[in-house]
Amino acid sequence: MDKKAIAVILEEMGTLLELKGANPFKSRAFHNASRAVDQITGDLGELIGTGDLTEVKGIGKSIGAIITELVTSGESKEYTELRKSFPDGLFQMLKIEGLGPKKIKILFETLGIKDIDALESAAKADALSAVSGFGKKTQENILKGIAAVRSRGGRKLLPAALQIAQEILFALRNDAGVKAGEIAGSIRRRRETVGDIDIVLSAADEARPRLMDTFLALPQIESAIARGETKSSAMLKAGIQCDLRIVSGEEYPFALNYFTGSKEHNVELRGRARKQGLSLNEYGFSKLDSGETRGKAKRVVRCRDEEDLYAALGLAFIPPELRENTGEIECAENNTLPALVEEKDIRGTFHCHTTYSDGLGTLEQMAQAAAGLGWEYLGIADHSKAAAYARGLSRADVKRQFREIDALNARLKTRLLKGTECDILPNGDLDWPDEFLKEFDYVVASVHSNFKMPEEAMTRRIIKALTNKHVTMLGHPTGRLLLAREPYAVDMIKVIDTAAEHGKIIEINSYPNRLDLDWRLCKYAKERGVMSTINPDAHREDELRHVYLGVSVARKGWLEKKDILNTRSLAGVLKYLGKGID
Ligand code: DGT
Ligand code: CA
Ligand code: CA
Ligand code: ZN
Repeated sequence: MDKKAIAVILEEMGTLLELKGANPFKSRAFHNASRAVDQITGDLGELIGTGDLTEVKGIGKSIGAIITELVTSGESKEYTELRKSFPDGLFQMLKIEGLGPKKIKILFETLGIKDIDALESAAKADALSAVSGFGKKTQENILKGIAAVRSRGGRKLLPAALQIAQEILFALRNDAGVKAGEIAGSIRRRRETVGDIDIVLSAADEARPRLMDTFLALPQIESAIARGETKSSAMLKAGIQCDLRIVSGEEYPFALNYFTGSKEHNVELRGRARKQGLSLNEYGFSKLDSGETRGKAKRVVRCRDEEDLYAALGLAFIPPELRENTGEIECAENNTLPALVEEKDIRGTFHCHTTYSDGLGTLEQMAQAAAGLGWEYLGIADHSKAAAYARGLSRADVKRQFREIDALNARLKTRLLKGTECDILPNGDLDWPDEFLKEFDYVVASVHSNFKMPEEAMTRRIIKALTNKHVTMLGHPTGRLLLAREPYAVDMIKVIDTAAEHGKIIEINSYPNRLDLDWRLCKYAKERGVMSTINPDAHREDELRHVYLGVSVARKGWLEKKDILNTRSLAGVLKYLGKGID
């Protein structure tokens, strides 16, 4: 079992203990240990071997023993028992925003509520508001939370789904019978969340049964759902379904295209084909009205790859990220598709944290990590003083950080920039006064408090902050946490218009559960001439790589290299920031 999986189990144990009403110190110890495991950079097995595991801060003897058990056997008796002592439903209830272990425990003990359905009925029958600590308002919020959980379904964040999909594809491609293979569906289109994994392979007929066997026996698989000649489905241990389709080389471009979607894009393509007297499906083009079915249909246009397929429809190749039927087909017809930004265009970034605030990497470690990625510059933006929960900096801390940055810049190749992630206060003022803000190379302004303001007030708050002349960019503009917290109520069109008027940047926060600015708004921002930056919001060295997830958001939002500040050279960036060339 790897570190991530163990961290998740420890976290779960901490929560289960809270539900149980155990000593708070005990549950907190599990939450701390979970974070500690997640942050270990070395090999867990090695730490256990040398007996150094309990030397790690946050891991004591008893939890150390549980971790050892998990690493060596993949199981833990204590965990299994704890898990068994609770109905699964109680655990599901934790997904409802604003409903923590304490409240769930009360509802269980007073009303016997042990799953979401029972909770919903109780709330609708106005039974919750009678329980002490639960007013009408809480009851309403719970109903809203239930609706949100339902609409999220069992979706997963893109990078988690992508990683599992890559592992499966890699394992299958090992088979010599596989000629080509790709991840399709929403992952290939780089949607922010993923309903299920779709994989398409091209393989010789005789290799199919063997490949289906291999697939259903992979270690990632929990149980088979269906096994067929061309399609098999399985539920994965990660709690997401995977569909595998295996087709012939001739069918492959068509199947890959069809199962990449989106459905809306497919419908448009099929309509275009029809106008040319052709029928298009996942197996190929055939003549309309021929009444033929698969296998017998006369393939009228052969395609080696998707490029051929689009060409047959009179279209330029459309990158998968754009296949959402938001104007890409018209542009492909007129040859006006954007030249999308690429990972290799990135030369640095702006929003990351260090041990000065709530980051885990020191300034120097972060700088070295940026150098390792080949970046020319790294902007440091630790929290301002109002963000006490995130160990926001005092003025003295900022000065100390400036001195350390100067010292590091004198000897390191990657240039550190002096930024701040300054809180936007509830009234729209910034947490630092103007005379202090002007000392930074740039200012990221972000909302970290009072998320529940009415839309008009929140919009006014953000717009006011954006018009401050020292603010360079807006951080995570809607505050959403994918699959967990809805965006705050804010009129983003007005915010983007303000950014356009005042020459402000809107970041694409690339933290996997943020991806905020949403790709759906990137195109509008671009049309209004708003500059973007792709920021990792990294709190440790390895999180700098989030930038590459942000690149996929930018691509999905039709952005080109010129739309993104951190594709520019250091000199270009300094010039943009008004800091001159040095
Ligand atoms: P997901 O799984 O909800 O994140 O989203 P997708 O897009 O991966 O959807 P999925 O897995 O249901 O289907 C994969 C692709 O197959 C989808 O993007 C387009 C294609 N597809 C599925 N059902 C239909 C359909 O009824 N009509 C058309 N034209 N295409 C479909
Ligand atoms: Ca899918
Ligand atoms: Ca699917
Ligand atoms: Zn932030």
